[in-house]
Amino acid sequence: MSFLRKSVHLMGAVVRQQKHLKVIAGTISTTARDYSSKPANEFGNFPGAKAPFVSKLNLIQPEDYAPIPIYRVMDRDGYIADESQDPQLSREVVEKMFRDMLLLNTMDKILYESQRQGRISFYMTNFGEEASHIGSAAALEMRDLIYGQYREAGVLVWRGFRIDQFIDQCYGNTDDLGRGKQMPVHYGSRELNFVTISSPLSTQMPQAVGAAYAMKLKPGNDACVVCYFGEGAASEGDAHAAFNFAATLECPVILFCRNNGFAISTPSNEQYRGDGIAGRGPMGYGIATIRVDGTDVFAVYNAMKAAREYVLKENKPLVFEALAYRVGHHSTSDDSTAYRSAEEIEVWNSVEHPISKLKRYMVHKGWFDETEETEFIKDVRKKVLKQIAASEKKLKPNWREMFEGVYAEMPEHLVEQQKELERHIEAHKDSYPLKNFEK
Ligand SMILES: Cc1ncc(C[n+]2csc(CCOP(=O)(O)OP(=O)(O)O)c2C)c(N)n1
Ligand SMILES: [Mg+2]
Repeated sequence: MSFLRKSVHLMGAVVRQQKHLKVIAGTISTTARDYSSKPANEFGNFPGAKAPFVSKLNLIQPEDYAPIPIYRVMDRDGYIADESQDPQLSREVVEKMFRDMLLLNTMDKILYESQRQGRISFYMTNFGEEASHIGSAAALEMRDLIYGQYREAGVLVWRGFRIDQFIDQCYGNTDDLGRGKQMPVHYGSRELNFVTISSPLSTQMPQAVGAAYAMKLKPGNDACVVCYFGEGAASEGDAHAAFNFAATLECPVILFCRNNGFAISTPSNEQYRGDGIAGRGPMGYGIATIRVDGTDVFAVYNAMKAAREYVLKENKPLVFEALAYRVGHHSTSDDSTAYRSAEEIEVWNSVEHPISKLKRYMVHKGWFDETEETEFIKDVRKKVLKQIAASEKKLKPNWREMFEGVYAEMPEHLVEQQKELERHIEAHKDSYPLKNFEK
């Protein structure tokens, strides 16, 4: 069986299992196929919903539904339980996955420290979620358009965003593609089909759905949109708008939830009471859904391949929930030991860590070389440190530019504000580090 057929088979199995779960209190099966076989008088044909009538009152409890199962390929020891699910990736691809995960992890450690030293203003790490990024990005095509939240730097690593581009952005210097207009880690790259990240949560979600709708209208479309968001962001109103528009307009978008258990200090059990974000997909919004172990790079990869094929073939959305754990603090403005135990973090940072799992898989395959790993990390460290020194020295863009880049022609009120700032800076030249800015 080809890999894709296997994956579709997998999705079918999940959907079938779901249908069984929908039998409530052993009475009524709610599958669409069953409806058509019922006589008309036993069947409610309302415009808002079509379902069988029953004479027994059912108060449906959340517990009546079993949770959506978590698709996993590799266990924590790096063994593949069902060989038919091994994506059979070449050594070259697996090594790229491993190196990209290591690069991200190493760069994160140094940039996090550089913020603590006051070199950059802010930083967010990706620890514990490396497999969700790399596994999903590897299953996509470059023409697929990405909308990120802020904790998906690995997707950019996979696509070829360079160390100097990451670090120049964090320094907001003249080589930053965003020209210093954003906080650190708010990357964007037109070349890599990655829409610039914005800080207000969930704004990317309706935008992504709109972009997918536009793609669908293009004749011969062969690209999809992937929208990454956190389980916390899924509580925003914009998330509902996105899910519902995606479902009703049938847009080829993968709504990729990184469920890492926390929204800053709010744990997911204070965020929702349903079955995660996957639980909202099939019944809540009528959207096909996949739930995977986000610490297993192969599970994410297989599921994402199947998801991409589904959204393009059916021209419909798909909810993708990758379960993982945010190993690092939320950002440099957070100390997560104030709301969770060091022991809990340690489990996810060792045996459950996605990099350790992939490493064990490579060991079994005879593809792992400890010296090579050490050398690779050393080399990345050297490159990152060298780049920090270089990025630090570069000038910031001309401060006048902060008013530019939104409108093709600057509106009157912005022209006025720019002039006002010019007068202000002229009057207080000595109070500003003007030598650090382009003239
Ligand atoms: C509209 C809005 N509200 C609040 C915030 C502050 N904020 C930034 S990140 C965050 C938590 C988001 O958690 P989640 O979506 O789970 O992503 P994670 O940080 O876990 O990756 C909050 C509340 C914001 N940026 N925008
Ligand atoms: Mg979260």
